[in-house]
Amino acid sequence: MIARPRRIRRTGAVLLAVLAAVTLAVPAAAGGAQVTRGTFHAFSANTALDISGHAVMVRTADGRTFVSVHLEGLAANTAYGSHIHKQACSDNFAGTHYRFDPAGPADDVNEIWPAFTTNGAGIGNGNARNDGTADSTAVSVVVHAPGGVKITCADLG
Ligand SMILES: [Cu+2]
Repeated sequence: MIARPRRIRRTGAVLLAVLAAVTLAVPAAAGGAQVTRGTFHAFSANTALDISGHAVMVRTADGRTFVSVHLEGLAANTAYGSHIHKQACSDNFAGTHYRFDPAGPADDVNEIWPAFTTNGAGIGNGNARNDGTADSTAVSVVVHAPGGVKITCADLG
C-alpha cells in the first residue's frame, strides 16, 4: 500500500522535471528563431483612447510565424481586429495587410491576424500562429476598432 503512492509521487516528479525541461528548451529552440518586437502607440488622429501595449513576432527555425499582442486602454468587452501590416506605423498608417501569398485570399491563413476581445478593464491579448515564415515586409502590427478604423500600431524591429 505504501509502494503505490510512492510510485505515483515519483512519476509526478519525473513529469514535472520533463515539463520544466521542455519549458526551458523553448527559449533554447528560439536560438534558431528570429524575434522582433514593438510597442503600441495610438493613432491619435483616429482615437482619443490612451492605448499602450506591446507585440512580439517569432519566426521559428522550422518555418512558422507566431505573433502575440497585449494591449491596454481599449474599450471593455470589445472584439478588435488586428493584423500584420506591410508599412511602418508612420508610413500611411502602416499601409495594407501582409500576405504570405500576395495573390492569395485575405484570411487568417494567408494573413496574420492576432485578433482578440478585451476584458472588462479594456485589456486584450491576441495570438496568431501561421505556417510559413513572414518575410521582411511584415513590419508592423495594427489594431482596428470595430468598423475598421486603425487606432494603434506597433513597429516590429
Ligand atoms: Cu489591419
